[in-house]
Amino acid sequence: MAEKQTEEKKSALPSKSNFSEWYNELLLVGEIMDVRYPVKGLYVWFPFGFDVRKRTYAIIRELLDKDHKEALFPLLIPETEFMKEAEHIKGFENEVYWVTHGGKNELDVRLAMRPTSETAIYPMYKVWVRSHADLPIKIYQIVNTFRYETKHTRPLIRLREITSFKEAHTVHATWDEAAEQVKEATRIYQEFYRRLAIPTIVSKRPEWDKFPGADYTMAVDTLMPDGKTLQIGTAHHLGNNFAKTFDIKYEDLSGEQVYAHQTCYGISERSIAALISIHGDDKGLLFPPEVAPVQVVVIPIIFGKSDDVMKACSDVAEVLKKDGIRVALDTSDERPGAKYYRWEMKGVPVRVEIGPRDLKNNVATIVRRDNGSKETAPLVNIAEEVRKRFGAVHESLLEKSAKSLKERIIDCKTLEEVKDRITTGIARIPWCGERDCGLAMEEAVGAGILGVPEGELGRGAGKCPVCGRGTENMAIMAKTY
Ligand code: P5A
Ligand code: ZN
Repeated sequence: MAEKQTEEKKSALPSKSNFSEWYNELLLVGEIMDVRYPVKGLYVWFPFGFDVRKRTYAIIRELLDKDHKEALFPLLIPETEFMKEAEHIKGFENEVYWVTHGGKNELDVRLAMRPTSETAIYPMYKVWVRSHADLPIKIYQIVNTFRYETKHTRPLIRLREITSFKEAHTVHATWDEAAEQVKEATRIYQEFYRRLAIPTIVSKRPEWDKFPGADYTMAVDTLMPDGKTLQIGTAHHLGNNFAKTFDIKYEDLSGEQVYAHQTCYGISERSIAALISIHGDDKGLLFPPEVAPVQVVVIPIIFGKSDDVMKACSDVAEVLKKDGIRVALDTSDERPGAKYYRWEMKGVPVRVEIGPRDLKNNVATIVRRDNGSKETAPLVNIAEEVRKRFGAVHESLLEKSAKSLKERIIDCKTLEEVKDRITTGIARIPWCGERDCGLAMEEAVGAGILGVPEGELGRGAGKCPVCGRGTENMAIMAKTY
């Protein structure tokens, strides 16, 4: 019976080549998100998914806590504050949910449910910033934000309630210091994504695609299995634009009042969408060990009864637990095959099997979820052996995903080629950097310019496909989520 059920479930997960169906089904059978909540764009975290979220966000907290402080600001923003920054309003006004009533009373001042928290935080920064000695300020919060998105909503990818919005807001004396902070933010995000074994491309967004109210925007993108890119983080240089509207000034060394310079940067549960999509496969979820809710499953290989094997398995589970490893011991009555299948689906990166023959030799069989490799390892230092596999799984996940990204970035010379290539990945093409040319390229291709990437990827030589001028800048174009 158990076997039959798993057979049925097996056919329930579509192949990853049908990415969209695979993704939606996996969120449910993998118990990440329940999409049946009766409001469009709002979803429910299952406890298992929430566990993954907790571990993922522990990494970003760890990285930020080195040099930032965590705080918490209110969800509701008075209309009077929200409406101060002209560009910012233009960018967000169509996406704001408004609270208009308290009970039956209409509110004198409507309250915006934060789509992002600049206008909640900066009135306080006005009060907090007095002198150059107060700077820099580096604060972050992890909250829910609300955006009335009109594009197609998708779990973890485009939500109307972003449940896991990590936003950092910094204040600096000078424009240059703020620019340094933007660089630091993209470094932190790259480190975060390395820990998740997710490859990234950092690029400066074209000026028509920057954050409303920013001087410029740096974006972190990754490539999803279906060939579309997903923006999984952004860092914005706000110049002194918000400082002017919110009157954030400090007294400099000569006693003069000067406007401060600011940055903000954010990531959301898109990080988890990328995690699941990039590593998962036809068998289901696959987590890098650091964020896996269960890191190892121990399975006795017995047909019938064997107290010895059972005892050895529970001993091994104990040893691993004592070593700080998250272990499941599966002593249920199911056949081993059915157990493998279930734990594989849950993304457990390492499996330890012990059968009568292993026990006789004082070894266990260690199986990796990512490549299926089977090795025997002595029971005496089982924890060390398992940890070694954790490192190997993480490394090979990163290697594999980085290779897959690299292979899907295709050099193009003409816009025709770009149009053809972006159906499966990213097109790389010379661009002179001019606005008019960029907009013409987007129009001709029917997809966006992500920007000119940092590093080698953004350097080359060629001719702008629109104006024909020679340039050393390479832009990347892709279909985006
Ligand atoms: C930076 C933090 C901001 O809001 N203010 C504070 C700045 N930037 S942003 O680019 O608009 O958003 C930051 C990141 O959040 C993700 N994101 C979303 N994720 C899920 N659902 C949405 N509707 C959504 N909108 C934005 C993106 O990864 C974006 O880079
Ligand atoms: Zn040009």
